[in-house]
Amino acid sequence: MIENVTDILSIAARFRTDAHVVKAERYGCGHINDTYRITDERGKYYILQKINNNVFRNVEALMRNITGVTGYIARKTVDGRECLEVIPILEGGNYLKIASGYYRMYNFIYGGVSIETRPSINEMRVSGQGFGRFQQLLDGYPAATLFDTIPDFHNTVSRFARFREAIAADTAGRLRYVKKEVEWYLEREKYCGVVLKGIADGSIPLRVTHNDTKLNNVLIDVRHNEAVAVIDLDTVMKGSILYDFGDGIRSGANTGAEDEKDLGKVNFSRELFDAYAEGFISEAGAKLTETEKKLMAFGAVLMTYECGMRFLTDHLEGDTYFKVHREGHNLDRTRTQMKMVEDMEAQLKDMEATIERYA
Ligand code: ADP
Ligand code: GN1
Ligand code: MG
Repeated sequence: MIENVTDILSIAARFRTDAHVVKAERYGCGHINDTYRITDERGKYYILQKINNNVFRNVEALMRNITGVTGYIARKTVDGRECLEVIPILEGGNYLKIASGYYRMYNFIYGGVSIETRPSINEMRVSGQGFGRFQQLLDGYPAATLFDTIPDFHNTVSRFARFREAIAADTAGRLRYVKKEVEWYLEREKYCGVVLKGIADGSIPLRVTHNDTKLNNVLIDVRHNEAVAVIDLDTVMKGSILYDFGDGIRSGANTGAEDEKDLGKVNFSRELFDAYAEGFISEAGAKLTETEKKLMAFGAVLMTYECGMRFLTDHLEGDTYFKVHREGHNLDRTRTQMKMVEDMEAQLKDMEATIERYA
């Protein structure tokens, strides 16, 4: 449900901003939360979000993660660099719970924008730098204190099991129209356990990771070619660095949009891959284990396969998870991910060579 502007302004007024809030507008292109840009009487912006409680069941623990992580990053950040900060409610507390749901407010990060599709080579490199640096900033963060905001978020084996359940249930009655796509994902089951096996045998360490390193989750200063700040911290949990690298490639190395209908426009770009790898590894490369280096390129295949499977699962379940804006939206999304995976499968050896060169 989307609230009207008056409701949103009265909600915004309950947070500790510097002045009266006067304007509220929908903002950004996230698939999960409802995001609003709030303006106060002096023209200063804030971000207000209605937290998606269907996705994040334990908001108290979610917000504890976020205040922990943002506080840690703020203490490590130098030169007044922008970072995300939780703005409390007037009566104290880091989120607001009212009948219509859960809300939180952040400082608005100035000087950077979300790039939604087809970054330039430079933008893709700084996106990699931004997420690589984020990984470094969280080095030493007490991982055990982090709550699993979405359990098994990148457990592709359990994602695959859920996919099978969605096929069996066929809740939305769409299975017969998507047989080809379903087969395509089933044929690639072998991908699911590869990283989990490395985690189990210790060759892939569990680190504090972002887990949703989509291109539009790092704000980029396009004039100075700099990553300003990493945002969307809801999924910061223990995970593999391969997930963070892989999802950056999945979302950024695509020459088309994630929901492009014309697959002729959807291609995996080696140039964009190389640029991201260079940026990411320049910041986070020093700590990579041998197994991580070997599987980094595969991580991009895995994250794209997993995300595509999640879109198809949601399509089969009747679009209950990702925001959709048209009929068949999740189906269009799953098809672009399939095209990306096929392109990457054909170039995996070259991608691995690139990683070897940088790492
Ligand atoms: P979702 O979980 O729905 O993806 P995000 O936290 O990523 O929500 O927010 C959606 C979009 O809003 C982002 O992609 C970004 O463009 C914008 N945004 C979010 N937080 C900020 C912020 N603090 N400053 C500026 N822009 C922001
Ligand atoms: C969601 O919230 P957003 O739009 O940054 C999703 C990611 C997917 C992505 C696909 C919490 O990211 O896992 O990869 O959509 N986030 C969550 O576009 O499920
Ligand atoms: Mg987001």
